[in-house]
Amino acid sequence: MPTNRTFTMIKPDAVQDGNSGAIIKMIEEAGFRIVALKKTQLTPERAGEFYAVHKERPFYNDLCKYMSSGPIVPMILEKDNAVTDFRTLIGATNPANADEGTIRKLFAKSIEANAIHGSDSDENAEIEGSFFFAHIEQF
Ligand code: IDP
Repeated sequence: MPTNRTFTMIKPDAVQDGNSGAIIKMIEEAGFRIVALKKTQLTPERAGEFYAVHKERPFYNDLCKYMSSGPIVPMILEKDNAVTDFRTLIGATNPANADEGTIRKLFAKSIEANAIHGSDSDENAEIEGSFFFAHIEQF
């Protein structure tokens, strides 16, 4: 599989606040090509499946509730060094620790409602992209 792709989703807080367009603009201006994009909504069960790695964490139930609370905008993105460069563009998990100019610094409300997801490895980018998009949609 290509190693120049990552997966992201604009989370319910940012979609609800009308920030999807501004965030997508930042992503494209940072040099990422949109491979796949849609607007959808997770059920709590699907959110739980997506975040299964966190199921022993104290914030897991709240996270599933929040992630299924409204529409999200999942995307597959392409760029050299996509996973690392995208993590830099979005900033730290907790917006209080995010660098100036990052998407989370600009748009996140809290450590939970932090506006956007970014895969943390090439392997997870592939798994997460295929969680939302069929193979024929990834071009
Ligand atoms: P990441 O999204 O920056 O990779 P992870 O540690 O993988 O961060 O956590 C996944 C998501 O779970 C975060 O983006 C955030 O929405 C939520 N989260 C992480 N840590 C906490 C916490 O301490 N309290 C509440 N929610 C959290």
